[in-house]
Amino acid sequence: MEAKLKIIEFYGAPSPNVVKIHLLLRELREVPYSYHEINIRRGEQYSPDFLMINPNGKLPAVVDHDVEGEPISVFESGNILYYLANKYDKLIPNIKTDPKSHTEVLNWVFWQMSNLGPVLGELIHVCCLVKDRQYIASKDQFTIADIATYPWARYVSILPDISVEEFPHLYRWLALVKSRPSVAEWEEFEEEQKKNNNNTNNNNNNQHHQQQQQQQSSSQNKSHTEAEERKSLIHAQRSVPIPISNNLPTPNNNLSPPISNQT
Ligand SMILES: N[C@@H](CCC(=O)N[C@@H](CS)C(=O)NCC(=O)O)C(=O)O
Repeated sequence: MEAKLKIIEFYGAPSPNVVKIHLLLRELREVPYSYHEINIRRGEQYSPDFLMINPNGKLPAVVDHDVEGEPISVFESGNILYYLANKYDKLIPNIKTDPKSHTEVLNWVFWQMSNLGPVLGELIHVCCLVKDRQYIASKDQFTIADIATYPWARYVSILPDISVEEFPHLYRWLALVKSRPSVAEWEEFEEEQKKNNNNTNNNNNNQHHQQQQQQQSSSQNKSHTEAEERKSLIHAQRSVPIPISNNLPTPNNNLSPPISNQT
């Protein structure tokens, strides 16, 4: 590896966890750093040089040369965020002057690291799993492992970075599961449910509208004071029914099954 300046060496690859550090370093502005792309498809993350920096062989990682003594290696995107934000006293309230707010930021960083991040990251893992076999847990058997994974994995089509071209095996598996009669039957059921919910909501809205009109006319009849009318309107707004239809974006239902692309 090249001669080190007193700067941050940042090792990355195209991936959301690496983007965190790109954003952080840009937010920190005055921090000098140099970026090194590691080609994870060629397995460069397992080179002896890189394993000295991150023994887990994962990106992102940074090496801080701007320290007294030995450079400090930092890995795990959350830890890199924390290390650099603390070092430059930015983007996290100071632990000494405001420990409560400092901890609140960490609450959410840890939440992201242990929940949202791994969940989406695992989709890529699913892609690798089904590269050499038809199904999640078996070469040729559909199992409850596929059933457990499919309802979440199907949302992959709304993520711009996980395209059919980049992850053909994942899309092939999704299409394979989607082609099962049980999935078609459930999709039909879900459509029906959505229609029923929409009808119920429309009816509720109509009823609510009628009630509101009745309230308004009776309040006029009873010549309510201005303050009372305002109160009843606020109450009416609060009781507008919340639609209970599926709030999640609809996944792309036109997944082409490139079954011939399995290897
Ligand atoms: N929890 C780690 C995840 C790191 C990770 O899985 N990085 C991926 C790219 S997003 C990687 O290096 N993959 C290469 C491999 O697993 O061989 C973090 O947040 O830094």
